[in-house]
Amino acid sequence: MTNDLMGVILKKRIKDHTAKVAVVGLGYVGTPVAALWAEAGFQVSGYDIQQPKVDLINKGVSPIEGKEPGLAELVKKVVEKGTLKAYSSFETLGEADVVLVMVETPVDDKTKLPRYRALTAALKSIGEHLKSGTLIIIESTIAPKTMDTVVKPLLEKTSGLKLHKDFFLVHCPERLMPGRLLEIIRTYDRVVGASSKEAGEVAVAFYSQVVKGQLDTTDLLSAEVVKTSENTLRAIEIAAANEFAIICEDLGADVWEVRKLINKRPDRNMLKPGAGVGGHCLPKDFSLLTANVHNRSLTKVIAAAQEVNDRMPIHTAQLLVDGLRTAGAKDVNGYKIAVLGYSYLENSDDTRNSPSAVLVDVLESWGFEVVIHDPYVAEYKGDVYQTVKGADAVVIMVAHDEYFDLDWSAIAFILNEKVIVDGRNVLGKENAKKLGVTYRAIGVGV
Ligand code: SAJ
Repeated sequence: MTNDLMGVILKKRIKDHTAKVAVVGLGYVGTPVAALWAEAGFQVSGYDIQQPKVDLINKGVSPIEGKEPGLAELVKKVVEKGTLKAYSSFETLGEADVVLVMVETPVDDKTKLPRYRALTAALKSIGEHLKSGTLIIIESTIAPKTMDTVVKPLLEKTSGLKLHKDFFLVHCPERLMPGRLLEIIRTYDRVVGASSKEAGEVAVAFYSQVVKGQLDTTDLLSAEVVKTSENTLRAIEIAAANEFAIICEDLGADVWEVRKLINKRPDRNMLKPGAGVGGHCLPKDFSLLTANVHNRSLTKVIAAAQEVNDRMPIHTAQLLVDGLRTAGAKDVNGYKIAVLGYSYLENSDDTRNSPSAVLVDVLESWGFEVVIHDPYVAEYKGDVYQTVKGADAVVIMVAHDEYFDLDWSAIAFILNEKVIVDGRNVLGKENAKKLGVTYRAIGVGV
């Protein structure tokens, strides 16, 4: 089939909603995407190797944890309407005109190289059932050159079909944030990297059915670099804020006063220093961006930023030891420390790459006893005052809303050594002074 004929047919099927849609990977990206295109009037089949997720969706229940406004109701609605059905095997995938892939693409902890096990498995399953005239869209975040060196060859090899002749290839990286999935998909601009002009036109027609933001078409490589760079840029900006915080501590300045005054400038935006950078995006996107770069010794800023951010939980532990020593504690290990916050982000239950996990490991390796509280993480929920009772010091690791409203004088009263370490500027220097506690905080000199 020629490129433009394939494009004409696909655009028509998308326009009249007869195009069948397949979503491979029913996680925090695939589930809302499947539900939104089902709501838009398409027949959507969701595929996931985890049977429990498939079962939940076929019961009309969203498998996504945490607060996601509107998602549970939307999944229920489209499943009841019959426009969304989930499968754990791929036999029916061959009926799809548009196949979206949103499987995990983690990086190896040691080598920092991409682990494409889930991606290659999904591509093989798709290739085995692929029919001519299909648009394939990769939404997972991938290292630049992956579309060209992994996705295209694997699809052609397993399907026997040819790019452009039989299928279109697009990379439209997800730009999601936990807690706002439906809103972000509906409103954010998207980068549409396409294998050809026609592929880009078909993808724009497809995304226009749901996405109200700008759809900017470009080539596949640019789309891969944009996604991994936009998050690396954010992580570098956070690393800069963290480095300024260390400088302020050393100088005896207050980074929060400095940041407030810098950001008075309309053309500056210093991000927040803190006890670490976690999550499903930023820590790994650094590594994906440079995975296929030949001469990585040139990527000095990226490497340095990664090191600065990775050090912040350790720096927080050092602030704790300094605070205990100042409070007159003799042999500092063996003390009991209450860690407030275990998720990687405020008001979230997501603990992936949590800086608190690093802090807890470090403190326990130094001989401390650690107790943890987090209002969103199942195993650490409960009464925060009960958690703190009997502890010698508190370390605030996550700026959950709840922690701003705590009775900090009660906390100070029940702490044995009356040391509070503030990793997210929750308590603040002035309040700490009023409480008469030994206060150590990221970015605040003593
Ligand atoms: N963090 C700081 N200082 C800051 C901002 C964040 O230390 O000023 C820390 C957070 O505590 C967290 C980590 O960095 O541990 C990541 O926070 P994040 O706000 O970047 O949240 P994420 O990981 O959900 O990032 C996502 C990204 N979205 C996607 O990759 C699709 C990112 O591009 C978004 O900019 C970000 O959401 C957002 O704006 O909320």
